Amino acid sequence: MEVTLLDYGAGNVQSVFNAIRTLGFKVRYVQGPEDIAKAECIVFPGVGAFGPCVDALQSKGFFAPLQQYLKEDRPFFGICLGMQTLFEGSAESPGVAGLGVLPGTVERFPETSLAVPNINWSGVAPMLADPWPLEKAQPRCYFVHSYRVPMTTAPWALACSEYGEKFVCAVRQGNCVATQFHPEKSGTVGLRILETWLKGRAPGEAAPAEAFCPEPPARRIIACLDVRANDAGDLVVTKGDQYDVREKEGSVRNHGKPVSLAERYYQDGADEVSFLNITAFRDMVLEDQPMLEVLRSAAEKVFVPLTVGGGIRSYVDEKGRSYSALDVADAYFRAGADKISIGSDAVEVAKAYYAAGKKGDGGSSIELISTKYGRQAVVVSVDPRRVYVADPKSCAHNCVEVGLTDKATPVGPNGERFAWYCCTVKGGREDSDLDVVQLAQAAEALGAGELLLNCINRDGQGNGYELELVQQVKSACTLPVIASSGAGCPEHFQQALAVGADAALAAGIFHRQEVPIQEVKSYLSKTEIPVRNLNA
Ligand code: 1PR
Repeated sequence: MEVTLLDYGAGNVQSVFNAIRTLGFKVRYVQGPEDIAKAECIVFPGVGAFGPCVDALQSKGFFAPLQQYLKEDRPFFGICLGMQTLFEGSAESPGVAGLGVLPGTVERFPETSLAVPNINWSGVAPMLADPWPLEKAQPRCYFVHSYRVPMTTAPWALACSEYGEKFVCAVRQGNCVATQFHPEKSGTVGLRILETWLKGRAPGEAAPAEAFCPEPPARRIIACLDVRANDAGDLVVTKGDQYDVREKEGSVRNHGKPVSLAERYYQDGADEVSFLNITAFRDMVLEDQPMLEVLRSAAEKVFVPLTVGGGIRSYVDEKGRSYSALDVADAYFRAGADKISIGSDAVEVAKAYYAAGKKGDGGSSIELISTKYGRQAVVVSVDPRRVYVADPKSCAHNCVEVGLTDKATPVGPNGERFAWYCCTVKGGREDSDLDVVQLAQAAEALGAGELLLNCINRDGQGNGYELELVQQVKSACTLPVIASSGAGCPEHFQQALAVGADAALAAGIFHRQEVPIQEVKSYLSKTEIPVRNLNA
């Protein structure tokens, strides 16, 4: 069977393509409206915002043929926004009509203390006695979304999940199946769902299941690969101490090849893998073909979310050609990234936001990329350095009291008990006058979907995360926060998650094989922090 992939420019198209091809099926892209009418089966991977997605379907001439295809009850699998567009509309884009195959509108998660977007591996509980193509005891899958289909027991509601409240996370009506979660990024569990659907069978009757209690969202454990060229010009995974990645004698530390390590971490149960191209701030990223090749190869083998950062900004090449940050992000998404992460440029963008009286101009990297690919695809990577302060009242920045949550945190060189976190750029080489709270709030206002919270003081030290920093940022914004820098043992992950981090990332201890990912997860399970079970 040949699968027709509806590519309207969404960020996860490459990931869906890779997943289907890995399962042994042929895939072709929709080139024009006539391909929809001819398709044997259609997969519609959607991410981003509802309105721009419908606009893209309309302007490419796909909307009416797709409606007709669905009316004829031919095989269809929608993913994420590909599920939401089946409804009549969405609160995300009032007045924009969806495909209208299913009744009702998609709503935003209500304002609660929960971080939005919901970026989690969450339980999926079938609501129908015959849950095809899901499993009766369906393990957790990967979700990333800010809008959801309100809970209902309508006969098309196939499964529900929970994030503060229950919501519908999979639908089935005749031969039309769709999921809010991303099967292409849900590891072997997700591949199994896609394979079951691709092999096809007539769905059973829509008799309700007995009970549906989804497992709670799992906290994510992320493996990070700092990548750069060594002195011989080969791309290697490196790892610094407080951002210094060179051995004493001067060579760049080498922990191995990026693709093999990414694959190893996927097999070991990492819930996400991040690549940071750490010297990209001085390169012309679009000419960095080896890095794009790394991403392409990794995306063919790693079926959990891949984030890539480094050099996402506008620049002018040697021939005087201009490239926007969106051009760079486009190349990363086409190579298989699911999210991009912006470091140095986010600081510049935030500075401009405050200079303009807390307004964006629509043309910044954060705004351009989140408008096209959706907020959930934009991570802001923060590289803060601790600056000690004797008296927070005499400091213009947002301060914390150090040593409150982590007794090992040293007080300042002159006995200072307070600090603010200065956002640096170019891999910690330059300071800015922006503190982390200012950066987090500007990033949230401009459309970022998540924060990667590093800490230069902690990086590579193995003495735990900077807990004060995590607490401060969590209380200043509603974005999901990934704690990073300083993990040395499983207990450190627990501490970061206990003070509110939504996910915890580590590099050195995984590269040096000091602590396996599964050991971290076993420890967290024992402390009743839910984690994704690899063997589910
Ligand atoms: O500024 O948009 O070009 O992005 C550059 C990216 O590269 C940023 O995300 C920045 O954090 C990262 N980066 C730049 N220089 C370095 C360096 O190490 N010299 N790495 C660097 C940042 C921090 C984490 C590290 C954690 C966990 N490294 O990536 O993996 O601290 O480490 P640990 O568990 O071993 O403590 P732009």
